[in-house]
Amino acid sequence: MRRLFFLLILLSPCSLFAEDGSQLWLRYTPVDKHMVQQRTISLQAKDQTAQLAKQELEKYWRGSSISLRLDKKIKKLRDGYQIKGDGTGVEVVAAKPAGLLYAAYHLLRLQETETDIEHLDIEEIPDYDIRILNHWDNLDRTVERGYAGYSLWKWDELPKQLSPRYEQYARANASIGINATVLNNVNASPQILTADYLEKVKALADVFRKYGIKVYLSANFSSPKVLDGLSDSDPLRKEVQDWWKAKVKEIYQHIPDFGGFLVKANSEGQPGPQDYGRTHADGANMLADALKPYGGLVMWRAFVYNPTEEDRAKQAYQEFVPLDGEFRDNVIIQIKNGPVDFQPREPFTPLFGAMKNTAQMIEFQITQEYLGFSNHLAYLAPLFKEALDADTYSEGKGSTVARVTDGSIFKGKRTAISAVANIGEDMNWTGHHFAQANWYAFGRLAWNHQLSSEDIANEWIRQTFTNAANFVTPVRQLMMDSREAVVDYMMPLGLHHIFAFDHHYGPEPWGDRKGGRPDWMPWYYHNADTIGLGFDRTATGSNAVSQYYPPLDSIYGNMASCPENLLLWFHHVPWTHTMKSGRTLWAELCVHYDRGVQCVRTFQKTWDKLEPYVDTQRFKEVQSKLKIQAKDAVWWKDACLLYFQTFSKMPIPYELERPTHELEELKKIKLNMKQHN
Ligand code: GCW
Repeated sequence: MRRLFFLLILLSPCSLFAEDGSQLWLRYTPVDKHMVQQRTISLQAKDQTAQLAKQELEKYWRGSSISLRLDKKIKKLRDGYQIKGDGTGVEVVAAKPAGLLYAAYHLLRLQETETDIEHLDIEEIPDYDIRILNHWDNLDRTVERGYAGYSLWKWDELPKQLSPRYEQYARANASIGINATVLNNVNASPQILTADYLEKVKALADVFRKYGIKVYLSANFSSPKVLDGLSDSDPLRKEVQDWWKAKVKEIYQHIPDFGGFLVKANSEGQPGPQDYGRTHADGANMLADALKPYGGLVMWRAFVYNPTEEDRAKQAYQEFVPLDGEFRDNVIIQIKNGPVDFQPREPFTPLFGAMKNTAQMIEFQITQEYLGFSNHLAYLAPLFKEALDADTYSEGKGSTVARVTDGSIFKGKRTAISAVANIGEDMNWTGHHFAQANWYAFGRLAWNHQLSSEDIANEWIRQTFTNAANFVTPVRQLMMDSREAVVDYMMPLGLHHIFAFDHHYGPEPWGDRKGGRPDWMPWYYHNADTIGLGFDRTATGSNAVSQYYPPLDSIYGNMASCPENLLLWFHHVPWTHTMKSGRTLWAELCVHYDRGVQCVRTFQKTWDKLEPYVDTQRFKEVQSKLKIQAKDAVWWKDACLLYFQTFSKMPIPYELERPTHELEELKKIKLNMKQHN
C-alpha cells in the first residue's frame, strides 16, 4: 500500500499539494535548513511590516544574503524601493516599512518566475498613492455582483473570531502592492457605522495593518437620520455636520489609520445631498471636513444618472463639471472607466481630465458583472490598459487617463486608483481560477500602469501554474485573446448593455419591461430598426461626442473616423454601411459574433492539450468553465444575430456557422439569478 502511494506521488508530482487554487499566485515553498545557514536576511528596524518583509524572505528566499534598510530621507521613493545585487548579496532600501515588504515580494516574484535574482538594479516607485479594492459586500454576507460565494467578512463572528483568510487576503494584496480596501458595498447599510460594527471593522483593520493595508468604509449619506433619528441628513445643517464629526472621531478612536469614506450618493436610489437641494460638493465637503483633522479622504462617486430624456452616458459629466474647483482637497471624485457601466467595451468617461481643479480617480470592475460572471475566462488587463492609455487630450496630446489621474499632469494631489473586487469565500477566492489573474493584474497596474498586459499575464501564469514554456506561451495567448472574444460574442463594434434585465448574465436584446426605466432597457442602447443599429451620440443625436476634447469629438463624431470597435456606441449605422473590411455592417457584425464563438472553441482546444502541465483539480475546473463559456458564446451569438436579423432582413453570411437555436426559444429563457447571487 505504502509503496503504491509513493509510486503515485512519483508519477504525478502535482498531486502532492492540494491544488484547489486557494494559494493564488503565492506558491513559494519554504527553503530548507541548510539554505538558511548559508545566507542571512538582516534588518535594522522593529516595525512589524518591516519584520514581515524579513520573515517572508527568511522563509522563502533561495538567493544570496539580503540587507533590508529603511531610509526615511529618500522621500521620492514614497512606498517604493530600491534593490541592488551583484551576485554576492542584495541591498534593499525603502523610505517606508511597506516599501520593504513590497521589495520582498518583488524578489520572491523574480525567484518564482525564474528571473535572474543575483544581478539586480531596480527602483520601483508606485504610480498611485492609494491602490484600493472596493468590496460590494453586504452585512448579511451576500455580495452585490459577487460570483465567488459569500463575503469573506464573517460579521457575525467578528470581532472575536478571526478567520485565517483575513490574513491570507492581506498578504495576497500586499504581494501586488494593494494598500487599501473598502470593506462594504457602496449601496451602504448605515449599520456599518454603529459601535458594534466599528468593533468588527477594527478587528479587520488590525489584521491588515501589518500588511500595509488601510481600511475605508462606504458610508450611507442618511446615516445621521437612520442611526440616530436626526430629522434629516442635510449636509449644511450644523447638527448633521456635528454628527459626522463625532462619528469620525469615534472611528479614529478604534482605527487610528482609518482611510476614509467611499460614497455613492443620489445614484440608483441611494440618498444624498440633492435630497435637500444641496450639491455633490456640499455633501462631499461636509464629510471631508469631518475627516480632515485625521488625514482621512472622501472618495465620492460620479456614477450618477437619472431617468430623464438626457443620454445616460452624458450625465456624470453634466453633473460634475460645473462643480469643478468646489471640492475640498481631501475629496477625490471616483469615476468609472466608461460613461455607462463597466461594459465589455466602452470609450473612456469624458469626465477624466475635464475637472482640472479636482482630484479624480478611476474605478474599474474586476468582478465580471458584464463579462460572464465567474463562468467566462476574460483576462481584463487589456481592458484596464485600454482605459488608462486612452488619450483625453485634456492638456493636449498625451494627456492619457493614467496621466490625468496619477499626478503627473495635475500635481500636488493625493492620487488613487480603485476596482470592484471579485473576491468571495470560494476556496479559489474568485470563482474561476483565471479570475485570480484580474485581481493580480489590477494590483500590478495600480503599481505601474506602464506594465504590459502580456508581462503581467506571464508573471501570473508562472507563479500560479508553472514556468514550463509549453504551458506559459499558449496560456498567455489564450488570456490575451480572451477579453476581445467576450466583446465579440456579446457586443462587438461598440454595442453595449444588451444584457438580460437585472442579473446581466445572458443576452436579451429584445428586453423590455412595461413601465421600467428606459435607460435600463437594451433597446435604449442598441436602437435597432429597419435602417440600422447603434446609438447616435453625434450632434444629430445626443451629442455626447461634444463632451470629448478636440480632436476626439470629431474623431468619434464622424462615422468615417470613429474607431470601428466603438462605432455603434457613437453612431446609428445603416445595415448596408461599408466597413473597413469591405463587408456591410450586418455581415461584419455576423463575422464578429462568429469569431467570438470560434475563439472560445480554440481556448478549449488549447486548454485540453495542456492537461499534462496542470494538477487535476484546476485542470478539470477550468475545462468545465470553458464548456459553459462555449455554450454561452453560441447562445449570445444566436440570440443577438437572430434578433437583429428581424430588422436587417439580411442573411447570415453562408460561410459562417449556422444558428443552433430558435429565437422564440431563446426569448423564453429566464435565468433564476438574483441580483445578489
Ligand atoms: O452597474 C451597476 C450595478 C449595481 C451597482 C452600481 C454601482 C453597487 O448593476 O449593482 O451597485 O452599478 O456601481 O453603484
